[in-house]
Amino acid sequence: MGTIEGVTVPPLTHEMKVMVRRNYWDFYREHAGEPYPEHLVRGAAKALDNLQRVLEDEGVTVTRPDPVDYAQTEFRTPHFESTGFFNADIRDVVLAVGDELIEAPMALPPRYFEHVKYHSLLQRYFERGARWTAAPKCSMGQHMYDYDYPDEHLAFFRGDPNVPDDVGPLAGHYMTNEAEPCFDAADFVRFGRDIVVQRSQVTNELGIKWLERHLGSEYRIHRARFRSSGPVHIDTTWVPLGEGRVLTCPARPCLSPDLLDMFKRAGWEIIEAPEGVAPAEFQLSSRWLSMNLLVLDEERVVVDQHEEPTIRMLKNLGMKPVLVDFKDHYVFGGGLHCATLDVRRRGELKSYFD
Ligand code: DAV
Repeated sequence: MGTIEGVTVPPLTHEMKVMVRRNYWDFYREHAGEPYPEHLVRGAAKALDNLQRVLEDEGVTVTRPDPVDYAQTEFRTPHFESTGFFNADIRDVVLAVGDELIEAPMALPPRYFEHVKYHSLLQRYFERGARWTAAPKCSMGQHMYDYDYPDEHLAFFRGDPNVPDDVGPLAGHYMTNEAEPCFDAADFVRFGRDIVVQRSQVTNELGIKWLERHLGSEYRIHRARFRSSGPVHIDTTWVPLGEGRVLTCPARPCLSPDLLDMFKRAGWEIIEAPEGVAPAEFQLSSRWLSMNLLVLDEERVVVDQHEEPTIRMLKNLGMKPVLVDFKDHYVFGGGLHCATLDVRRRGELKSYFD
């Protein structure tokens, strides 16, 4: 599970606009490189502590990285310079596949060094037997981004159903190009030996190919498209609820008939998530963080205690919602799944879609 202390406002460069809601652009312009307002950080830290307590009460072993103070930290490589540091969302940065922990290259300059925060934790897992890999980092040089990508398309908010089909991601046009492989780990979601991925503003086809070739024949990668206006991360779009059930976002219907067929043929139930309750003050992500659930096992699923419609849905499915007060963490863009990475689970690795 992540830690939030020390987060610093990243600069609002062109490519960063895919992450930040338009009404906060001025805030990011004015406060680049400064710590976020203290009450927001304190609220999110408390939410994370709440989650740790709830998980431990459920018998989960929780490990957390030490906070890093990124205020006033400027960094420079031969290709770019940046400042600031993002969030507590380890799910974006590290992909766990079997006994392997893979550091994602990431795609946005303020996130270039985010893996540093997890380095000593990953080393500990390595010492206890995990395989530890870093995907090739991309340069994050200007040639990777489309600087002619119109601001109004960058500002399409994720899950906005009113965005036209013929521009932006819906027309297959992304802010990142194919100059170098890049991906965020959270654009991949695992179903045993099958992994579903979306091309997003931060994950390109070369990045997907890198992972596909790296994992080899033991895993199958399935590319999926959703009717999403500005996809960043798949974990509010297509979320496994356990064997035989996947949660889908009604504002982002799946546009890949092959994927739908594969799930249906295997007898999986595709369940529409109910809409999330109103977003928190300053929230970076969409209200669909409500479906960013952390599933513990076939029965128990951790859900924010304010998300009444989601809680009701889980109960109707016969699952046991484990409630946590997590809303104040939404400010930094991450839900329960984003802020955690399940590195060790009991049970066997299965193939669900033969
Ligand atoms: O729905 O705005 C949230 C995922 C963040 N890791 C959204 C995407």
